[in-house]
Amino acid sequence: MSRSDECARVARAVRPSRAIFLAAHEHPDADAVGSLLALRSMLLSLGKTVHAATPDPPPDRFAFLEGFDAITTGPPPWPADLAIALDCDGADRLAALEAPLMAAGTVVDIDHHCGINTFGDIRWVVSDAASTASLVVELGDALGLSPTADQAAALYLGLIGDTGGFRFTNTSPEALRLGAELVAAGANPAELARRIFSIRPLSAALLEARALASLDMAIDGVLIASLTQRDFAETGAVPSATDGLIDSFRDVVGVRAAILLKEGEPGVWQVSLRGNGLDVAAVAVGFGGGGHVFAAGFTIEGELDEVRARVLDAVAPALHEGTSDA
Ligand SMILES: [Mn+2]
Repeated sequence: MSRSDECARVARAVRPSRAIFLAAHEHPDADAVGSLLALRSMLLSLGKTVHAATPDPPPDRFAFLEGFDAITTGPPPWPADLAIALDCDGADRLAALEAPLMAAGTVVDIDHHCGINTFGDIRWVVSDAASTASLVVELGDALGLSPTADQAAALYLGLIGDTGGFRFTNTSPEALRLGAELVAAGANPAELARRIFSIRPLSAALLEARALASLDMAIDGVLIASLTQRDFAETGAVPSATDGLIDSFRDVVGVRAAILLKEGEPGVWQVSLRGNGLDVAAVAVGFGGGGHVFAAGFTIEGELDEVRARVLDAVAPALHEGTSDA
């Protein structure tokens, strides 16, 4: 069945439904929240009763989106004719919402992951779509709806979230065209990019200063940084304040492996690894962790100096093994 046939099937399921349960994945990201709020708003405009939920509360940085306060973490108080899961690579990504969602009259899976974990009665999974937001636009079109300015903002946020601001390999002509359409519909690209990629609390900036102060090219090609419990306590930063930091270390010229040691509890270190053409997953597996070839991690206990030496000793031999393409 072609992509548009599946989209038409979803539209046919939406039209007669009255009470619709929408849910997106746990730890919701910009695509999950943007898709959820845009589709909620579209369905409300068609006169549907809509319940929108994510298993965990969505991040406050998306609170400016229209309808954000309507998102709950629980199931609807009524039986749903139709349930639509958004951006979920497998029903288990719905966590506690999985069972109530699967109990709806008809279950729809709208997603753009690889498509091996599909679920429900209608499975519209397009692995080459840049974002789930892209599919919500297509569904709106099938329902005769063009995005309003608020819907366009939510959808654009999802699109730039999943394409890294049109930088990742999924930045296709379609993704760029959709971005242009959403901007024409009222999404403000500068404001939305700033909200998702730039705005952060002072505590995160201060924590980054600590990480940078610790930065050391300990071995030629291996950059290592560490953040202690004291760094978190004194800056007031939350653990997620380090998001993206290690990627910026990997991008330093000459770096083949970047390492960030984060003290989660006293003496317990979360180690993040990034490789530039260097298999860091193998290193992580050696410590009981895992991940992707060029992005991996593990947990280790000990004093900072000792942990640092052990990790460097494990990464060093990989530098001399065969190089693969990044
Ligand atoms: Mn997505």
